[in-house]
Amino acid sequence: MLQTVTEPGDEGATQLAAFRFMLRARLLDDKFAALYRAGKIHGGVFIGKGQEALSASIGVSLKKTDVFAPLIRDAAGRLAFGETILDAVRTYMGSSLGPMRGRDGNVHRGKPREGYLPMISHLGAMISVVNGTLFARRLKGISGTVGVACLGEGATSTGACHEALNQASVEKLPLVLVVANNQYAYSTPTSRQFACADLVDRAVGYGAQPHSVDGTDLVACVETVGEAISRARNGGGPQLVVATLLRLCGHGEHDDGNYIDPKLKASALGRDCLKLAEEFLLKENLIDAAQIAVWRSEAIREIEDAVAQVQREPLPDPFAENWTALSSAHLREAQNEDGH
Ligand SMILES: Cc1ncc(C[n+]2csc(CCOP(=O)(O)OP(=O)(O)O)c2C)c(N)n1
Repeated sequence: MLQTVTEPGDEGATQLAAFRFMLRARLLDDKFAALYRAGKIHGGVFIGKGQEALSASIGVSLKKTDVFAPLIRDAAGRLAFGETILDAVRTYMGSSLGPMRGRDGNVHRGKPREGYLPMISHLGAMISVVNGTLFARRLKGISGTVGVACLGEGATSTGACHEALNQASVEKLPLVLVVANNQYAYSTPTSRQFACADLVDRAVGYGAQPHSVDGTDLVACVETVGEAISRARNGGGPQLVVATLLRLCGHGEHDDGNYIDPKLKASALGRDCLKLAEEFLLKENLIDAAQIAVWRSEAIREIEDAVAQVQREPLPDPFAENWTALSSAHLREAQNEDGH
């Protein structure tokens, strides 16, 4: 597992760490897309192309004791929060040795004991789960932790989002809601999704702190997300971060995204955050091309090794499976020796 570099004040190191997770996530997503096309993955594949800067910024800003509820486009944040490539591959390929033991696929993976919450597909549903986790910690007397819930702009239209954001604000929970406004919810454009000038304007109505950021810009994402997380950690209550960017792929790999407006693709929103981050880090002499090539080939090797290993691992056996909910104490991941 890679170590996150988060020495306070060392922006360059944090940007570099975030870039490395972005790169690893892009390569991992590319591999999942290729496996899907080869018929090696059952169910959907959902990738985060164009959203890696925002997602990695969350992962590098969180501590391992925090709570993270990523969404479908958060491979970078997941890796930065500590997920291994092997666990991601095991879940996508249905290995019974994965964290979900082959019972949940693709993006439905996590380790609740480690504050890494497996996502529920129903849009907006994860925010109240984060609220509950934060509230439970408060009742236990645990302070100083933060919970991040990720969301798309489409999900902000749900009642679940409204209720949870209102609840977090009333309870002054250390919730950071990070909305990736990637311009489309499936094929629905923002003009059919909301009528306010900017989603971030909604923060004031709830009593949450607003933050806007250019989601294509790694430096801005690291700074803004880091600031929002630190405010929540220091008692500032709920924070709403709205990042503006463009989804550079279809909704899932079954969707070619042919409805995406070519003018948006050609605009500043359509720039590839990974390319921009690489150009920036090279220009600032924070890294050289040879080191990036090493990181790239290391990640490719790790991904290929994980796929080769998982292809030899057992699939779940429906006849031998204990169908009790995975949340049951004796089936949870990272079970202690004594079963508790
Ligand atoms: C309550 C609910 N309604 C509909 C769906 C089906 N659905 C899954 S993803 C999606 C679009 C999500 O768009 P957005 O929230 O903008 O996130 P993005 O996919 O753009 O990252 C829809 C409609 C769902 N999962 N839950």
